[in-house]
Amino acid sequence: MMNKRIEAALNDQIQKESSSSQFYLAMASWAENNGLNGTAKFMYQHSDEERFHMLKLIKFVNERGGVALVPAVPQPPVEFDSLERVFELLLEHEIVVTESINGVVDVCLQEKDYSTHNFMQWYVSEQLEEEALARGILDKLRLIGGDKGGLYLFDRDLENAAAQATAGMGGQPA
Ligand code: OFO
Repeated sequence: MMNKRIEAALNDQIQKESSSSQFYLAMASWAENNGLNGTAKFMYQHSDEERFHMLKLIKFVNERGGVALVPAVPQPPVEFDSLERVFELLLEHEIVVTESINGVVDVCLQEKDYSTHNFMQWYVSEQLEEEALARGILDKLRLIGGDKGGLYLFDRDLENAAAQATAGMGGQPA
């Protein structure tokens, strides 16, 4: 049987990864409808990665004698004010997810559950990468400002980044 506090913390994290996946899917769809095809590809891929984060947790909980709860997902936004706003929201969201992951790690230490603690380290380093990526993208966007040519190149860069991540499987473990 899995420790009940650990099970609850992991189920809460499953919910967060699932809502991240839906949130980025909404961003992908918005970008696609606004002629930002590179951004859309990047966001569709990011949404898939979050779904993978959720699945990895579901399997872990079930394999360790807990019961994973498949969460209901709230409706994400349909409209976004601007591309810059999209990436601000992404960064804000990732910061919340990082705090939540740190919270799970904390519960692991309190409950002396070192194997779940070890499992969660993959998420800890993934969050470092994701926050750094979102910050880097936001910096670029702020530099570009309203320049249309710059925006075109930015969108193309994201398309290339998405293609490269697909080729290298974007940090997803086997
Ligand atoms: Fe980007 O959050 Fe998952 O872990």
